[in-house]
Amino acid sequence: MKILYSITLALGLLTTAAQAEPVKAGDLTIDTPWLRATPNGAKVAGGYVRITNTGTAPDTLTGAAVPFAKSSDIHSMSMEGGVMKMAPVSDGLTIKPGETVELKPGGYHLMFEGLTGSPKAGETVSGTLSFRRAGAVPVTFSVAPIGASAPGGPHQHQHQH
Ligand SMILES: [Cu+2]
Repeated sequence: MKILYSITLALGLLTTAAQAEPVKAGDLTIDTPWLRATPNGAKVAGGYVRITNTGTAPDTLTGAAVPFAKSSDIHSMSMEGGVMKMAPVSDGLTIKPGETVELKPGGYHLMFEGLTGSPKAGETVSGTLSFRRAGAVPVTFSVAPIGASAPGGPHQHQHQH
């Protein structure tokens, strides 16, 4: 029964990934993974996602991977003496049972490093999130414009002035 359930989840994941619907991985719901586009030559890119733990045991986000970055870290952001500081979260980001953790600009974020390409706004990027319990979970990041503070809606607005 448990195995069947997992297979159903895996199949569901394959069909929903392209539609940017929340991805279920075991007890985790992974909602709206997105990246910020980077200018050519940028060394790092920020990644964001909302993760909800509907289970009874904590899980920990330990890393992420995308094809255009050699490595990644999880960073926290905080104000210290009026200056925004980023610091690696060394032991991963724990999502307690019943909790939602949101990685977003100005807070926790994925920091992709050693970029070998630059994602462009409007693209989607296939990547992986790694969890201690749920394992490696394939996700599709949507790419928002450079400096965007939110992923934007499912449709593109055309602004004409
Ligand atoms: Cu960072």
